[in-house]
Amino acid sequence: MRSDAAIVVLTGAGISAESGIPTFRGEDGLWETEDGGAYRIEDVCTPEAFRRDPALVHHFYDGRRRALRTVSPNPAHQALARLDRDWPGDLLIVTQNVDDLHERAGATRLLHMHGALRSAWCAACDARMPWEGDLGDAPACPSCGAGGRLRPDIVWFGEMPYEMERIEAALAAADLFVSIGTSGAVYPAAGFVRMAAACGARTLELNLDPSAGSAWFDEVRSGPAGLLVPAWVEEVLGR
Ligand code: BJW
Repeated sequence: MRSDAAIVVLTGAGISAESGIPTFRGEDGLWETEDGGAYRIEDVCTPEAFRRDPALVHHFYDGRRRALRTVSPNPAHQALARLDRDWPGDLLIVTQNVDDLHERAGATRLLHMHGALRSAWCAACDARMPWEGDLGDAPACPSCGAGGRLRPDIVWFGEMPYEMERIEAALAAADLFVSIGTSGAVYPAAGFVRMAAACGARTLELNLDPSAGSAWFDEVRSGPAGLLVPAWVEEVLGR
């Protein structure tokens, strides 16, 4: 690959699984399934759910925010941070994850399309702010003082993901699109492989199992991200 090639990397919950953060779907997933996940999607990941039962939704996100303190980036996050540091061409890492393991590994050419656990959003004044503690105890907004109006800064079903224009521009200019640890079940991210391919990019999937979108990729590698991603980054940087 040319050293000025433009790369877009999409990551999902699978890249953080080996750090101990549960994925959404499948065995040990966060969502209620036949495997015994803890929550139903429609109870925690929609604006309607938040209006109906804010305490339940805050409980879900407060627990996940607290759990972030107990986990660390794994070799897959570290390999992408190395790619970010050493790749001379354009690179954009688009993560669907709301954890902060990419930035803790050192990645900077990164955006969070589904928001971030360590951020709060005030429904009264529209301010977004870094947030470390719980939101379930209805703290006042530090920006406008309104009580009980802060919500997790998370993109729920039916809401527009962040920075779509920037993502679409990067996909249109990409020479290589790589999808890591995502089931391909949630749009618009699930459509990125087709957008990138239509604009001429080569496409590669790195995932534990075949995903719902595997058929759209030029190449599919199956296995844990902690092994596949460092090996792929070595290949790219070794050229
Ligand atoms: C490993 C591994 C290891 C495990 N190594 N791999 C009908 C058709 C099409 C679209 C729609 C439709 N009806 C409704 C929609 C739209 C809707 C949607 O997609 N619904 C689907 C259910 C069909 N989408 C939306 O509403 C989005 N907004 C939107 O579309 O706005 C309009 C718009 C219009 C035009 C342009 C743009 C936008 C918003 C979606 C918001 C998603 N939010 C969530 C929850 C909030 C974040 C949070 O709480 O964390 O985001 S849902 C949840 O799923 C979360 C994730 O980011 C997202 C994706 O999940 P992910 O990452 O793929 O995880 P899993 O668990 O599904 O998969 C893990 C994978 O890893 C598996 O494949 C494993 O095998 C693998 N794996 N261990 C490597 N060690």
